[in-house]
Amino acid sequence: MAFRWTNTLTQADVTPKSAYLNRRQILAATAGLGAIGLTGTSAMAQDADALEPNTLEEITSYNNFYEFGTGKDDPKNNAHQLDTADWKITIDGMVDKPGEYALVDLMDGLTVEERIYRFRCVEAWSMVIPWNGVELADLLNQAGVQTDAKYVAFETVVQPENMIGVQRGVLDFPYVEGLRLDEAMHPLTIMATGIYGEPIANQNGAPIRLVVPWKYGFKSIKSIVRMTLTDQEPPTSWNKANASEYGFFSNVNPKVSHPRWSQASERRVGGGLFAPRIDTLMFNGYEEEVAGLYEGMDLTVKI
Ligand SMILES: Nc1nc2c(c(=O)[nH]1)N[C@H]1C(S)=C(S)[C@@H](COP(=O)(O)O)O[C@H]1N2
Ligand SMILES: [Mo]
Repeated sequence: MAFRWTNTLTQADVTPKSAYLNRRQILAATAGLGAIGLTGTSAMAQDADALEPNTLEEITSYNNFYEFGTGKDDPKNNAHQLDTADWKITIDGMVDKPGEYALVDLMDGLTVEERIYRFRCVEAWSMVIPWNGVELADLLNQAGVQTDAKYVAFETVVQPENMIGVQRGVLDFPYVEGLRLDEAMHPLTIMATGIYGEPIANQNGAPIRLVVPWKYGFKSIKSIVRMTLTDQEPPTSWNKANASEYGFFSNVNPKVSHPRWSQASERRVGGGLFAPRIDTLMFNGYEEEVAGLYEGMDLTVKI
């Protein structure tokens, strides 16, 4: 089940350690030669960087989680304050069995899989992350999704006493997000509870967060306490904060620039000072799987 996706990165795709070390040595050796040397190795370096999962250290120390501050290392420094004990998720709206579910009960009987996905922030940095999680469809089906539901609205926990970013009001909290129901039910869409086989770190959205690999990272809402099935397009935090820059869909698209920067390329976190930028892929590399969801839509208008 875990590796059905032709486009999903697996351990088998990962560059063998020896080749990786060689590349590091080559890059180190050529760094002193200046720009010409670097150009010579860029194609090879790009291939290796595109497929290699980031380290747990990188994944847990360079984060966006505005409830804990706006700096990239603020979540790592502050998210130990998040209280994840006895986590409950309310599932309500257009479902047969609305209510407040204990996370342990929701997960009961579901298979946690590993999914190695590209992860692309709208700020044009990226990582490759080996998530552990369950398909969102399986979680939602526990509550019985009704046939007239068209969207899922998601909400992050608010613990003002524990969240410095909430105290400072850096965004309008709770952080909220939304997906169309077909996006939510797509088998690539997961709820992650782990990374590298370990429980997901608080700064990554413990104990459970959304991962939608073909969309910009801000859609992948963290530390979820509510999911509401609805027939109205839900409000989303970044659209509320700046509607001219952030739309509802937010599909990764190298051809549609952010108003203030290009989305054609990205910086892979951990690549080092001299690593070349890598080309951004349509739908973040998941075009084959998800393009059908947007057939007939003008993706330059429906951003
Ligand atoms: N609740 C909440 N979820 C959030 C965010 C946030 O600030 N608050 N930031 C988003 C953004 S912009 C990104 S890029 C990813 C970052 O996930 P990571 O820190 O696990 O890499 O989380 C997303 N989910
Ligand atoms: Mo982001």
